[in-house]
Amino acid sequence: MTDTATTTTASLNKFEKFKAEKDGLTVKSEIEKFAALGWEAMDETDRDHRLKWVGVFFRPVTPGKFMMRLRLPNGILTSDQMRVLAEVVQRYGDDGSADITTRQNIQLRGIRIEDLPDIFNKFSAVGLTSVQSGMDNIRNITGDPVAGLDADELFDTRELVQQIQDMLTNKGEGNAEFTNLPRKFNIAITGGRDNSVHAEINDLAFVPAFKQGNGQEFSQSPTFGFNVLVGGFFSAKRCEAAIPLNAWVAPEDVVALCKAILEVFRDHGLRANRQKSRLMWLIDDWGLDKFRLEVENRLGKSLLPAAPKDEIDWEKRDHIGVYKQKQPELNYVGFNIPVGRLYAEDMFEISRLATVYGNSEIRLTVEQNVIIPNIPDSRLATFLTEPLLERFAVNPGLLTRSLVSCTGAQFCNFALIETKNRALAMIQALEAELILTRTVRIHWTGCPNSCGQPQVADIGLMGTKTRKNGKTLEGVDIYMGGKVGKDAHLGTCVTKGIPCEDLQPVLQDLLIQHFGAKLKQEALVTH
Ligand code: SRM
Ligand code: SF4
Repeated sequence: MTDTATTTTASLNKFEKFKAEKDGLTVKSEIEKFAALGWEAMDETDRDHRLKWVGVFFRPVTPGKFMMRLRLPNGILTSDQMRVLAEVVQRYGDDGSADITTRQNIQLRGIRIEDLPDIFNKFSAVGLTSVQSGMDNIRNITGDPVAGLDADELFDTRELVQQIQDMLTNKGEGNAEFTNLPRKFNIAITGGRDNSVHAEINDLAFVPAFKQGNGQEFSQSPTFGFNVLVGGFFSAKRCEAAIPLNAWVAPEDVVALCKAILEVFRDHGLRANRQKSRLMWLIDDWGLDKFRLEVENRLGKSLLPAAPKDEIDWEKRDHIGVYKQKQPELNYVGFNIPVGRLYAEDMFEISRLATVYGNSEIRLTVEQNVIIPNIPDSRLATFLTEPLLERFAVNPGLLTRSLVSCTGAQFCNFALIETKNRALAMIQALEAELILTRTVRIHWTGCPNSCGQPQVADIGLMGTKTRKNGKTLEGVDIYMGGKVGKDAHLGTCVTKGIPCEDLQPVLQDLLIQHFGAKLKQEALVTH
């Protein structure tokens, strides 16, 4: 009997109750009914919560205009898929837009419930799915954005990420085995040297590591596989970097290990208090040794101990710019999508560029940017003259280049502040005032849920409410010290409650004091 089964229905919290009453995935077969009913007549729990099991999010900020969150394994999509997403967004005119997310994914906005049957048909025609992308499900699985292109990679993550997604979602159709987890769950897998996926902030992450003596007695040379990290997460209550499970797995065992860990989490994860339900709370409760043992029991075999070191030994790359691929005469080009915001015409254009210049493939990064791979040397110069790259720069300013922002108050009802527009305006003002010599990664997040990951940033800004002259204003808590790539660790809060209206000079000071920036005015005087 599982821990869940021993809990009485009466003691369940609201979320556990409605999940027990009706599995979220059930709404998949009710989409036509909902479309006919309209959003106002729908059962509220179906509308506000269960629809998230098919990736449809009711937005209290824009009632009637839903958000749709896709699943794009490893952040890769085809130009046909991008065109379909553009067509969906185009239908909603001024209200339609899309965002590239901090999990290498896309969300569409302005969606009306009556269009869902049509949208789902369009999705399935091009192999897109949005299933199990919200609420107590496994989020988009991230992988190296340059997998298969990077001459220095140790492992191409694409196939493995797809296999994990196929197992967890029954090839995108929905898998009731994993639709009632205690809470959300994040998985990342990296085969490169620079930890491009922020392994340390996932509930489960696989990082490259070579093992001497991989259990096969006669194995001479080190074998490639992954060290396993568990329990990383951010929440309003607590933020933790993932810890080593002391396990090493060969690539062919990764899918089975994901399944085993998720089964342990599903059946034993803590469900009473949603603020204490992420995987790390179970690990705390049991201790790592018991957790590891339970995982082995599910797996049906012992886990090998971790390799003594992993292969993450590079600083993190942002992939903005033009780069040679491992395939001769081919290049990938990364361009900056300011705060990840796209409109239909941008999406059509990205789709066209990938078809005309590349091999119809488009990739996304966790920094909310786009990569078009497989551009031949002979086409590169012409590609770089494309008008779209004037707005989505290949060589953007040193602050713009690394700017990340969560959705914020424009669409998210948790938000304590407006983020995306403010972040962009402030970065542009700072770039106009300062001479910068290095990139500085500034991340904005509208509330303590930390979707914009301020804890991984050089400067992280977390929305809050603050008081000034007797008035309540939008403000930020400032985080610093986040380190990504090799030796990644989380930043911490250094200043609380700066009103947004006073933030620009504060950021200017931080950039001068800590990141070598100079005022343009001063530089003029000294010369
Ligand atoms: Fe998030 C909830 C947006 C990445 C931690 N997140 C939400 C909701 C669904 C809240 C809501 O219903 O309004 C936001 C939807 C707003 C909207 O309309 O867009 C939302 N989260 C996002 C996105 C779109 C931010 C972005 O602009 O990129 C990201 C979507 C990723 C995806 O494609 O699936 C997003 N969220 C994250 C991350 C970053 C990551 O995964 O690397 C985190 C921190 C890491 C983590 O989860 O451990 C994150 N989101 C949360 C939390 C806090 C979770 C917790 O355990 O307490 C919530 C609130 C919740 O789940 O109760 C939340
Ligand atoms: Fe919304 Fe807060 Fe997440 Fe930003 S951090 S998207 S405001 S829940």
